[in-house]
Amino acid sequence: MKKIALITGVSGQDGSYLAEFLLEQGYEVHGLIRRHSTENLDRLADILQSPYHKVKFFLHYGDLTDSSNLIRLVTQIKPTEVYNLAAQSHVGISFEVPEYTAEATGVGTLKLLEALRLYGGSCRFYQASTSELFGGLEETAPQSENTPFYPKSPYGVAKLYSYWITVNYRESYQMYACNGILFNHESPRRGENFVTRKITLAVANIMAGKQEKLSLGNLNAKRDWGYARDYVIGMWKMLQQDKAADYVLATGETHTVREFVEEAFAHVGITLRFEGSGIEEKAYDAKTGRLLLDINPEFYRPAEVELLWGDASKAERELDFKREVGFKELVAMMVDADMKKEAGTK
Ligand code: NAP
Ligand code: F7E
Repeated sequence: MKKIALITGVSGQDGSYLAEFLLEQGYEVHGLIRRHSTENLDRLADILQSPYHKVKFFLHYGDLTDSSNLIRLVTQIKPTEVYNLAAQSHVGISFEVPEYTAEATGVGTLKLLEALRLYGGSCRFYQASTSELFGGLEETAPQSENTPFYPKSPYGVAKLYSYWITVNYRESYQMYACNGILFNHESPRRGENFVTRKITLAVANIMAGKQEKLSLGNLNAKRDWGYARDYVIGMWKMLQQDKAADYVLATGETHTVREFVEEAFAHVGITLRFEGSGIEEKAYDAKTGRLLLDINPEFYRPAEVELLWGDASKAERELDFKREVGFKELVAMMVDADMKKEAGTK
């Protein structure tokens, strides 16, 4: 049977890696993109310049908030697998745009599932669920498929709706529908306002003399950071099983934001000396005394998820889920990519 994938959020970090991976597996890949006043398809540049473009890879305008568009696309494309990666995915910004986040990140999933149900073909469905569902209660860590949910942001609450509507469509209509409960995963393609990329970009800019210092919010938050490309393979594996189920993907390691900053600067030969605490905390170059990091409360969130630490043993056992890239390698990869980009702009 011809394998035809539809990816919503194809222009995002995960969507671009997943599209590349599925094309390598021989899929015909269709991606949903939104109209922007300036095109934002940078992450898809390699595919768009490859022989796949318009032969095996197709882009369609649409939006998760537009159900008639979704019905039309699903009926036209006749996908065998749908990966719902589209979302207003920034936790901090979800406090600024809670209603839109609910519409796109929450109800958008229902609109897509309804489009698939009305279409009636036998199509497998992946929902991009998240460790933000857990809310990071210390006593529940490490978090697995059995850990209770307690979302702490409009984003988390919207994703909770998507999680349960996916389970509900699986149980009500016997759809093959899975939730991938993914812990943070990063890459050189990570959006620039997520903390890891903000840090690695700042390191590159500071080294190039284009930025004075880095300003962050909560340095104590702990995250389980993996590599995005490893995780999209996990997504695909979830749709290749005999029976649909929900899986956690994580590294099983957790690090503070402070550790990520230390590691990123260490990679370019700078040892940081931290002083003070709370909003008074600062970090200096231990050799020169230059101020490199301070705290700006603007980046604090009204409610914070303090600890994410995942247990992916079910995925390791049932999907043979593997991580090729560890924490130090991930930081090094992201810093190197930003340094290289920076050098290319001179
Ligand atoms: P991302 O880089 O922010 O990409 C989000 C994508 O969704 C972009 O392509 C964006 O399009 C699209 N989008 C946003 N609103 C839309 C709408 N209303 N209609 C159609 N498309 C829309 O996110 P990511 O890091 O790749 O994450 C992929 C998915 O996994 C998201 O659902 C995210 O919430 C979830 N997730 C991510 C992580 C992680 O650590 N990365 C962990 C767990 C779950 P534009 O390019 O037009 O903005
Ligand atoms: O924040 C802290 C911030 O925005 C990580 C999304 O992909 O993963 C991501 O959500 C931590 C938080 O990611 C800054 O308070 C400190 O504790 O990189 P982030 P996130 O909120 O964990 C989950 C799994 C998803 O599902 C989401 O889609 O870092 N932090 N200072 C900061 N965060 C940001 N963004 N900017 C700062 O200046």
